[in-house]
Amino acid sequence: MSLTDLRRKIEEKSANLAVIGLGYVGFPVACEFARAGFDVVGVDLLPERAAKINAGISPIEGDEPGLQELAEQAIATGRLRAMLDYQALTDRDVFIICVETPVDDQHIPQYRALQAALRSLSKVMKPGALVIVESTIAPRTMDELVKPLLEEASGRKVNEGFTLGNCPERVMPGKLLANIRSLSRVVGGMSAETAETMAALYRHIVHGELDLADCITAELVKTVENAYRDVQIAFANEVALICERAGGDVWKVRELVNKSPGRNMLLPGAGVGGHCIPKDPWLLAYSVHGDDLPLRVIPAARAVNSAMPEHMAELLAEALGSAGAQLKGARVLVMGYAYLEDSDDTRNSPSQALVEKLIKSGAEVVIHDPYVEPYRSDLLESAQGCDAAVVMVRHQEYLRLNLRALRGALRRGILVDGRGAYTAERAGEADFVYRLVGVADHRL
Ligand code: SAJ
Repeated sequence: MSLTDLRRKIEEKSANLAVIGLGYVGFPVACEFARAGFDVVGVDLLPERAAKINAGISPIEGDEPGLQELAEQAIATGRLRAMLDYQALTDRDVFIICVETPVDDQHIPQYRALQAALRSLSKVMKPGALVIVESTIAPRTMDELVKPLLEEASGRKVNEGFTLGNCPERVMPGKLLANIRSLSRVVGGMSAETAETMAALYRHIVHGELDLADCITAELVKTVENAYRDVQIAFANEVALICERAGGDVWKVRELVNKSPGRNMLLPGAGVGGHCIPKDPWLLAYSVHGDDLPLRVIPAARAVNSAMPEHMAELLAEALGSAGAQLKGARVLVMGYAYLEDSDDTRNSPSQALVEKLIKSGAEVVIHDPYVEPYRSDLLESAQGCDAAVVMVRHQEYLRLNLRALRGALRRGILVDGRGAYTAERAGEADFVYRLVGVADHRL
């Protein structure tokens, strides 16, 4: 099959697709292409996940508007089916790879899932198939790992026996379908014709702009956009630390700084969690790990953001000290375990780091989170007998909280605020010893 043939089949929707990896990236994509009228086979490692999908049930946790209905429709029309192996993929025109690409604790990318998927699909891939990697990868990975692995495992050459591209996703938990449909995407091809063919495919589900590029550009854009956000947040956090010592209030400083044209200082806080911001800077850095280019800004930003949970423990220890107590033996309520407000996603949550630090310091920890299963208790009940509360996530429930009721439940009135959830006035009226990240004591 030539690229021209494939392009025609895509445009008339007779091309058939395989989506490898049916998680929060792959499953919505598979459903969207099924809804657009394509025949889609999904492949996943987990039998229970494949069974759930074939029963018309979305396997994605959390509130994802429209996804469950889409799952039912995709299965009911027969356009989507989930499988556990690649045997049925010999007729597939397009393979879309959406497997995890984590980094280890040395910040080295772990491509086992990606390599396994590439090897397996190489064995069944028909001549002329198009392979698209959506997973986030370090720049240069398409050229130095994906292309050679496919060529070696299939015995064919790229742009001759198959075509290849990279189309990074911009999904966000809670808005999976909205983002796929509305956000622009970089469509990186190993050839210009491949990028155009990929765009013809994605145009069926993406209403945002499709920016044609080569693969290195697509890899760089994805990792840079998240590394950029990490650096922006780290700047806000470092200014918060300066304000605490210099006698300022970072929240006021940020508001006035952002009145200056072209400034957009982000929010300081208790740390940076999630599935992509803590990881993608390391993928970007890895792209030059073999070169003589010592990176300073990107690793430093990671260090600043990763240290914020520890800083919350320092603020707490100081507040306890002012009440004649210490972390050792204190009973501490950690408010919020998800990494993001009004989410149940706990991946890389700063709260995990804080809890470990508090336990290591000899404190007893009570965790509350209205969205995260094991911690969905009644907040005031959880607060009973605690010496202090630390706000780690701006869940709506906390913003609406009656602070006097919280004060009444606590043994000592210590409140450490890592997200600007409250103000010194509100906390003072409820008779709290209050510490807000980024604000010097005397201003509270
Ligand atoms: N955070 C701050 N200060 C800020 C913004 C975020 O401390 O000003 C913290 C959050 O509390 C959280 C972490 O950083 O712990 C990440 O928050 P996020 O708002 O970046 O949310 P994510 O992790 O879901 O990031 C996603 C990314 N989207 C994709 O990768 C497709 C990111 O590129 C988006 O910019 C971000 O959503 C967004 O704009 O919401």
